[in-house]
Amino acid sequence: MADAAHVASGKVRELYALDEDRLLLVASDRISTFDVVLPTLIPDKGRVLTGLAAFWFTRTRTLCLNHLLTVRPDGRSTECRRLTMLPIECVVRGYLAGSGWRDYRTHGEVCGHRLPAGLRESDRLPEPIFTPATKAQAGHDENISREEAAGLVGAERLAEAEHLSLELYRFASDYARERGIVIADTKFEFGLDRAGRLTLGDEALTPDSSRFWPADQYAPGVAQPSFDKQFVRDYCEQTGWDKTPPGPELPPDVVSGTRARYVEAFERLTAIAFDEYLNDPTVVLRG
Ligand code: PZK
Repeated sequence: MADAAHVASGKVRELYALDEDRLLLVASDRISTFDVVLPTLIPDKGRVLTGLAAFWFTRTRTLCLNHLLTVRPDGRSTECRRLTMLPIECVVRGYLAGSGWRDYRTHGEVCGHRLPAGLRESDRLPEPIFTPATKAQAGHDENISREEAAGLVGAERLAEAEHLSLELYRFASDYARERGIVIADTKFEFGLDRAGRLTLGDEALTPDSSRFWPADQYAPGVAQPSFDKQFVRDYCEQTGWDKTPPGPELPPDVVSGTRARYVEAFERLTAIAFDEYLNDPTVVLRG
């Protein structure tokens, strides 16, 4: 780590170069809500996300190549193969939420997918849809049409990324649903390896890259509670904060309740005790 060059910073993660072919992705315990990073950390949040992503990469190896090499003993650092990333985000939606719901309400369609009339907020879609987006430097990613996406990566690459994204979403959402978690939508980032093969990168199928909803509370017609961040959102709303930086400090009960939800998501999905992961993060790599 000490000799790794810093490559990029995300809102809650850092990326370092290990050598020509390998990067180190480090997930912090920072949390964002309403697009603002809060001043309070959620202990082990970065470890939960790192462990969950590594678990999914291991479970989906037969569906799709991925960048995972290993997880370090700290449980928050992923050694990965360096890719040439595609300039699009591959979003799959199984339910109508966020910008998908907004686009449906205003246009009756989402990224060119004609949808049945009369759908409500949070309704399950007849089948999952692929809704690519651009990677905005700052602010919000913008949904784009298949044609615009094809212009950015080529029609063949796009078709391949769409196919893999839908396969990954179907596998993971079916699996999570059996364990009480609805994955309403998710974002994948693909790149090309040295051989030019399409490869899944970044962090995938975590609550930071997806909308996780508690399945036992699912009730369409309104916005659904977030599996992981609901305590944080409720607290922030309750303070009257105007959602511009800086965000409020979180009280200890909100921190501990939120940490417990992240750990619960990890344990439900992996069926591995989080303490076991802390003791030896490679437990998630055993397929
Ligand atoms: C890569 N990001 C996003 C993540 C940040 C930025 N395997 C890879 N190869 C090449 N590039 C990337 C990856 C991955 N993953 C990912 N940007 C580039 C990102 C975390 C922190 F600052």
